[in-house]
Parts: sequence; structure tokens; C-alpha cells
Amino acid sequence: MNLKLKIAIQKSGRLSEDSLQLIRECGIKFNNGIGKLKAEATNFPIDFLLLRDDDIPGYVADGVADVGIVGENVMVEKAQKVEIVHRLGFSKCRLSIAVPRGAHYDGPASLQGKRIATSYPRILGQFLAQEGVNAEIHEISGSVEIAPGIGLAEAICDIVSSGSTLFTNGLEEVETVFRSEAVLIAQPGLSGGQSQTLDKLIFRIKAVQVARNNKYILLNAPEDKIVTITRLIPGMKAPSVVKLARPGWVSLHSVINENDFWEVIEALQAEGAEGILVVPIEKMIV
Ligand code: PRT
Ligand code: ZN
Repeated sequence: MNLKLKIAIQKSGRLSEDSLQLIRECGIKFNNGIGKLKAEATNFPIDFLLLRDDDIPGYVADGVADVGIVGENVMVEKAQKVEIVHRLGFSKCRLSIAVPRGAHYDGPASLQGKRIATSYPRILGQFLAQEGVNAEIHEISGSVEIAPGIGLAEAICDIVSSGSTLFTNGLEEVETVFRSEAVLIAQPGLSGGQSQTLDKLIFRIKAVQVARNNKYILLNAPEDKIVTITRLIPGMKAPSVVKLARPGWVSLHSVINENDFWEVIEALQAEGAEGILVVPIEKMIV
């Protein structure tokens, strides 16, 4: 049975470091050739192909790679026969329409008959069709933000993250067309063995993602507060309670979600919790 999976990862760019970091946190070790075109894992049946992000959906669809990590924006734009098998939560960004600051804009109808520069003609075309707007799409491959300044277009449709590129180019974001994050994609026809390996990989990725969203918390509290504090930090089942070498006091150990963190800490202090320690979790299987 062929268990070996070939995974395509961006060679160098915004997705590379986070993709490799995730693989490392999954406990997968690879030889030093990761700077080259190909690398092999030493403790998991996976080979790496290092590619330009634009080529990843096509290579996965053609079976050159079996799975890949790519921005959802690129996956949708390339419209290849691939499917999302897991969302990875990093490289979050949006594809937005922007116009020169101060230009008249009151909704998509303002784009009627205008020229819009973009590297994402398919996604933009779908948006305009959906809004019933007829505009001229000018496909350009880079530096889209300078298009209005040089008279190439009246608007642009480009990836935005912090918004500072738009700001420094005198542009204003007026419409969000698509929201994106890194996704793990696969070709639909993986063999039984490869699907097994993919399931194992996704299992590990989930354990890493859950761990990143949670923290391990330890605190000291008066014994008569166990019930109230347990309500605040119920953990996976219930907190562990350890007696302290001081009568009437216990130590409680639990897991707390990153999002609830500050609110819960304040409530714990109000209940008399002391010596609160919060430590990262490496892996978490729920
Ligand atoms: O060389 P290769 O073709 O592999 O890489 P690339 O240059 O085409 O892509 P890369 O590495 O720039 O981006 C890879 C993926 O990261 C994208 O497809 C998105 O899914 C995601 N991503 C997340 C971003 C951004 N954030 C981002 N800010 N991609 C591009 N940008 C650019 C954007 O094009 C604009 O020029 O950053 C600028 C805007 O950023 P802010 O922060 O100023 O708003
Ligand atoms: Zn690219």
C-alpha cells in the first residue's frame, strides 16, 4: 500500500514560514534540503515540494503533488479540481476593491464602466457579475496598487492585510470581495494509503491548533472556593485539585481558552485565587 504523500508548500513568501512551522509542530522532521526543490520527512511518510504558490493548485490537481498549502484566494482564482481538506487559520487577508481616497463611491454601481486593475480576474469577475456591474477588468501580475496613480485604472482589487499599502498609495478600501486564509488542499482521488496518511496529518494539525488556542492554568485558592473556581475554569473534564502543604489551601490545574483569558483571570482573582500561572500547551487531543 502506498502511504507516501507529496505535499506542496510555498518555496519562499508569506506562507512558507508558517507552513513549515506547522509541519514542525506536528512533530514531522525533515532533512536539511528544505531550501531546495524537494525534501523528505525522516519520521513520517511525506515528501515536500517547494513551489511558487500560484502553481500549487495546478500541481495538486494534476497529481504532481497530492496535497498542498495555499492561500484560499489563490485556490479559488486558479479554479482547479482540488478540495479544501482543512483550514489552517494563518495568512488571513482579504481581497478588496479600493479607489483613490476622496473619489466618489457609493456602492458597487459606482464601478459601472470603470477600469479595475487586479491579479484576481476570476474572483473579481464573479463579484461584479453578482452585483450586476459591467466594468473593465485589467489583469496585472504585481504592484496593483500603483495602477490608479499611473492612469491605468480607476480602481483596484487586491489583497489587503493591515491596509498600509493602500494608505501609502492614497487609496481607500471600499468593498471586501473575498476573505482568505491558508488552507490544506488535496486532489479528490487519493489512494487508500495516502488518505490514511492525510488523516494522520490532519489529526496532528488539529492537535496543534487546539493547543495554540488554549493555555494550561495553575493557581492557588482557599479550599472553600473549589466549586466556584471550577465553574470558571471547567477545563476538559474538571480541574485537578492538589492539596497544598498549608491547611485550607489547594492548587487547581485546568485548561483555559485564549479568547476568554483576561475576563476569566479577573473573575478568578475576585474569587481569591492567588499565584496564577499560565503556560503554553504543546499538543492537545480533545
Ligand atoms: O513567489 P510566490 O508566487 O510564491 O509568492 P507571491 O508573491 O505570489 O505571494 P505572497 O508570498 O506575497 O503571498 C502568499 C499568500 O499570502 C497570498 O496568496 C495570500 O493568501 C496571503 N497573504 C496574506 C498576502 C498578504 N497577507 C498580503 N498582505 N498576500 C499578499 N499581501 C500583499 C498584497 O498583495 C499587498 O501588496 O501585501 C500588500 C498589502 O498588505 P498590507 O498589510 O499593506 O495591507
Ligand atoms: Zn504567487
